[in-house]
Amino acid sequence: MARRRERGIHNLSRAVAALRGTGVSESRRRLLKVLGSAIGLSSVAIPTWGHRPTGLVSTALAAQPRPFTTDGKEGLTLLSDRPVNAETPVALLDDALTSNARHFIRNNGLVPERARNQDTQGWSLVVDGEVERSLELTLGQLKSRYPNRREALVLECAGNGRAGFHPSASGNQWTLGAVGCALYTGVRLKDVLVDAGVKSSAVYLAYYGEDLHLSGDPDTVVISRGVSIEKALDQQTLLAWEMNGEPLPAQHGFPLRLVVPGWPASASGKWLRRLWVRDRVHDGPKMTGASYRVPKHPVLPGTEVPEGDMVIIEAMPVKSVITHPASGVSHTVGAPLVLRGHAWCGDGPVEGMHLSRDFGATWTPALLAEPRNPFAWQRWEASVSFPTPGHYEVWARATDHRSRMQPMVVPGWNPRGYLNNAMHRIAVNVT
Ligand SMILES: Nc1nc2c(c(=O)[nH]1)N[C@H]1C(S)=C(S)[C@@H](COP(=O)(O)O)O[C@H]1N2
Ligand SMILES: [Mo]
Repeated sequence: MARRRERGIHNLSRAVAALRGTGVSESRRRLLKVLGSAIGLSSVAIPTWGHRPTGLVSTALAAQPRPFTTDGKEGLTLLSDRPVNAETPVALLDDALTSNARHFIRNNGLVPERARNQDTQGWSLVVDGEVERSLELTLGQLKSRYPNRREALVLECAGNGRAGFHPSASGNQWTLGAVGCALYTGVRLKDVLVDAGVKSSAVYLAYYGEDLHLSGDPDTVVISRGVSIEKALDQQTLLAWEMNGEPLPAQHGFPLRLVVPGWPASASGKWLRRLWVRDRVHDGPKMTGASYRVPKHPVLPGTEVPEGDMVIIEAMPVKSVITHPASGVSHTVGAPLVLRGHAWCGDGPVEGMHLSRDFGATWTPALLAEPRNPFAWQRWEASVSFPTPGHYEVWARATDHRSRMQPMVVPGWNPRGYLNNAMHRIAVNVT
């Protein structure tokens, strides 16, 4: 069966963005009509806000996201409807744990029927490859054979912040909200792998899920990624069946998913059916080419990077968000403004959090909490006052356990727009 490229309303909005300012309203109308019917849309809000520059533009000019509602979701911004991709407006990430209703969704294919029906009939997980004994486990066996764990873990899409790159990279134009920290219940992947008897030849852990390819072909794998055997054996790498105390929602991988905190969330396979321990780095769909890979040295933005210069993304960089107040807040001169948010890092704790209210000239420390468990995000809080009326920005900067800081501007360009951990800034109107 012919492979079809992903398409959804993000393609439509990109086309609209490309046409904006050309003044050719007739061709624009025609294109909209053609694209609209091609993807089966009639009256969907087009999220063109994602295409405005975010890097060096005053945050007061940031556009308003348009919310959408779908099964069990609240207040998310839809970037694509086929496959479903939706991010969380950053002010809705203010809670210590991200609720199921607010957690972002990143699908590469279609949610499997089993997940939509919450049906575990005939489901099992196979563990095979470089192991002494292959396992085939039901959900009941998985729950009863290994110690159960409950951990708050950050999942962040490697493309979170993609909208900030110029020239722009294809794919979902995530701004800040392709990240969440939910409470997962499951078992350590390590306990299952030890039970199977990992051989010394094991190098990589690959996953296969049962989501359906957009082409509808049941034999085409949507995505099959994984992690090094070292990361697979990490204490915080889980096989989870519950998210915030409820069975995994359909969109998030029912009945079982990997949760590999710290690494691109694309490593956290959903709707799992098979874990394959390999004797080499995995080469499944979305492991090769420019997918989840970046140049091993900085490149001129927009250039083509030879395949051999691309390396797989492992730990995600240090990052933080301001979850309260929302950008554009009005505030009284001289009075303390309470700010808070979260900070996280892909390979260890965040150790410092600083704020600037004068466009980066001076910085003051914020209070930074310890993580609830390793790889949970860390709450930060601060109170800032403003000396005069006027238009201010607050910038937030996290520093990790190896003294690495978030950059002020968009970091190294890469073909697919990954790893943008530039500081988050909000506008404050002081009167
Ligand atoms: N089987 C499967 N697993 C998957 C995906 C997918 O499309 N299919 N998407 C991956 C990507 S790219 C991300 S960012 C996370 C998103 O998880 P979430 O939708 O629960 O937020 O799931 C990952 N696991
Ligand atoms: Mo992702």
